[in-house]
Parts: sequence; C-alpha cells; structure tokens
Amino acid sequence: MKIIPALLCLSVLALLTSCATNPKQPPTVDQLFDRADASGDGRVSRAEYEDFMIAQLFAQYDKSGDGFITEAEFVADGGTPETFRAINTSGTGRISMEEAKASKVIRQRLALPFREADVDGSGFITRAEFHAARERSRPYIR
Ligand SMILES: [Ca+2]
Ligand SMILES: [Ca+2]
Repeated sequence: MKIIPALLCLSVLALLTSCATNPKQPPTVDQLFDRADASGDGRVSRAEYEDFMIAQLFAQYDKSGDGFITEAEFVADGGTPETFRAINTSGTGRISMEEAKASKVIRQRLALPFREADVDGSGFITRAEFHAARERSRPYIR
C-alpha cells in the first residue's frame, strides 16, 4: 500500500507548502489549524480533519488548477494508478472535489494520520497536537 506513505508525505507537503491563496507566503501552522477547525471550537474533529486534508491534497494534486485531478497528475505526485481508479468511482478519468470528498478510500486512508496526530486519543486534534504532528512529520518530507 504505497498510498499511505505517499499521503503522509503529501500531508506534510500540504502543511509546509502553500495550497491556498498566496503561493509566496505559506500559511503558518496556526493559520492551517484555524482553517482545519471549521467549526471554530478550538479542536479539529475527525470529519474536519478529513475535509481539510482532502482539500489540501486536492490542491496538491491538481497542478493545473482546473478543479479536477487527472490520472497523470495523480501519478506524477506519487499516487498509483490503482488508487486513482479506486477514488475515481465515476470512471471519468478525472477526480472532482465532490468525488474526492465522497471517497471512502481517501477517508479510510486518513484514519492513520489522524490517529497519529491525536496523541491523547481524545478524538480531536488540539492546536498543540496539530503543531506536534507537523514537527514529527518533518522526516517524512521527500
Ligand atoms: Ca472544530
Ligand atoms: Ca487529541
């Protein structure tokens, strides 16, 4: 299962690189946390984490920025054709954001990084845990 290290790498890359508005000014970890904490209650739930990561991963893979991930884009960034097809349930040859968000395959594979980030097993990632996860992930950067 090559996708798990790939996803971990990507999650790190997503945290370190700009996937958002200003490519020259990468968001700080605190800004990323605030973005992930959609409800604003100071902690990131599993669902918030998944939505956040899917958006980050999507931006990472969608190099052309057209709102779709093609198989070529997916494979170029470390994904496998098998995983692409597993996510691309529509079989259209390109993954939309809706498809990515609805993908059980992606959500299943985000379970491990979430568990690792949620050090105390509370079911939520706190700001401190979010910072620590980023620190721990540094060696994974390819
Ligand atoms: Ca929250
Ligand atoms: Ca926690």
